[in-house]
Amino acid sequence: MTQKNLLAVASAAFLSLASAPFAFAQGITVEDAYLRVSGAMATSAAAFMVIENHGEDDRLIGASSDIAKKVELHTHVDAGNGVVEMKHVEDGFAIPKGETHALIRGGDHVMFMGLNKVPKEGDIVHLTLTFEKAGDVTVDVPVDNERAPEAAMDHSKMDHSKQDVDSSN
Ligand SMILES: [Cu+2]
Repeated sequence: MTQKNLLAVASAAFLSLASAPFAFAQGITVEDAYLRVSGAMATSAAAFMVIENHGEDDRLIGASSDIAKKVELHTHVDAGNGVVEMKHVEDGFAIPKGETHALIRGGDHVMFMGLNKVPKEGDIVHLTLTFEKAGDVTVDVPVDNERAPEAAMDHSKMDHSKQDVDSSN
C-alpha cells in the first residue's frame, strides 16, 4: 500500500467518527462548547470550550460567526487593584501537539462582538475557528446561559476558611 492510500484509509476512519459530538479536523477536537449571552439587549457574547490537539503543534489564530460582525480571541489580564480586564490576543492561542487548551470563564475565550441578533437559550450558533495548521474547524455552539463557571474557576474563588456545614441559610 502506498503512503497516499494509507492516508486515505486513515482519513476515512476519522470521517466515520463524524457523528461523535465534537468537531474534528486535522487532529483538532472541540468539546463541551457553549455560548453565554449577557441579556436580551446584549451586543456581545462569549464562547467557552475545550480544544484538544491530536495533531502537530498548532495555534488558534482567528474565529468568525454569522451572528456577529466581529469575533475575536480574548483573554483576561490582571490590571491590578483587583481589576480584571479583557484583552484581544492578536497572536492567538498556541496549542502544542498532544495538549488541551481550555477556554474558560475568567480566562481565554472567544468574543462575539456586534451581534446581528441575540441568540436565545438553547439556540445553536455556528462558530468557525481558524487554526494556523489545521485550517478552519466549524463548531456548533449551544447557548447555555445557565452554565455554572468551570470547576477550576470555582476553586480559585472559593474561600475554604469560611465554609460552613450549616446549609440552612
Ligand atoms: Cu472578551
